[in-house]
Amino acid sequence: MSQQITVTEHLLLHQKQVPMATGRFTRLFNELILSAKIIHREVSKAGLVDVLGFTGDINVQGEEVKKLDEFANRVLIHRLSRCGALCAMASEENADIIEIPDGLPTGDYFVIFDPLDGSSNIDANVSIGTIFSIYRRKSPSESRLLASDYLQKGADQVAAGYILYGSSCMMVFTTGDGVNGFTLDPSVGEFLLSHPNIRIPEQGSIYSVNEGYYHYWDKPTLDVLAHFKAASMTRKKPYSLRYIGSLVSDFHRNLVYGGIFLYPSDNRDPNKPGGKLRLMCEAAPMAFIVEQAGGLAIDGTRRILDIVPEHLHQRVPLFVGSKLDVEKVQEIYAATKQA
Ligand code: AFP
Repeated sequence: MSQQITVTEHLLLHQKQVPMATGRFTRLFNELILSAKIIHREVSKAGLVDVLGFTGDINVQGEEVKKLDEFANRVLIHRLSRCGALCAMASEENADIIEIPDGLPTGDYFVIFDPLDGSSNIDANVSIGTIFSIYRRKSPSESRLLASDYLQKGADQVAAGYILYGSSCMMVFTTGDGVNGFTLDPSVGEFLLSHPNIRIPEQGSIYSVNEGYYHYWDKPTLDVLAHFKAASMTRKKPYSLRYIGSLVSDFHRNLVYGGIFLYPSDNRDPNKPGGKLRLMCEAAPMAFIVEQAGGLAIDGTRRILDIVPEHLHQRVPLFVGSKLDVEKVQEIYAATKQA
């Protein structure tokens, strides 16, 4: 019965096929799982105890920090520091690399995470998520960590995934061998395999975008939107618009039903020409997952997984989802460039 397989069992089964595997990766995952359970426990208490609202701080992105954001960040940093598998980590909430404290064992993996994505929705009880992305350092373990060890293109990810704190709590991830989803069974306290080998439909019927920014978009982007809103000979009705404003939720729905999530660049803020989403802790992990599920992710013209980050908090436009829908976006942008 596939439902009875835990994440650890799943990893161990696959690890057997990797002769170099030392078990450290599984330890890293175990700490991610424990962090997810702790964060889930707090998220589900929101409203009952004083975990809602702002801390009063401003994070590296210039956004107000929510209490649950800060809590999730602390849990992940604390737990992951102790797994013995990491050379360093980074968080959406911290400006710089987070080093492993002296005296704790280290390893060759680097993790970057967004502790609680979609947190502006917390107070309204909307589903939010944790996103993680794992790389292996390139320089030798004993040498000083270089920027090239963590500023790697998404295609070099060893694993990526998210935890969705929704109507149930789910962990969806890939280690480059397909995508699997595990649902937390509260009666046993374990994430159990519930969605083996997830495949995104080749074409969807949903588009997800913040259309409030319509007047800030350029002509090619308006053409892209016009495509999804139009009925055509091949598709008798327009796509449905579904937008939560919480990437993990929007992405997960489209992964299951088929569709496309769009966060194009806009001219709202000259300091953010690449849109809002972060390449390393949002776009690249989602791109790895979607490609492993048969979909695509681009920034309009380039494959997200081919982009080498210049810094940890780089932003990038994102079009991610069903293969044919993303190809259509690419075709429209390419046509406008040529014209
Ligand atoms: P918050 O974590 O501040 O809620 O931002 C969430 C997010 O990064 C991503 O999850 C959403 O897809 C996107 O922002 C929504 O942005 P808009 O509010 O600009 O549509």
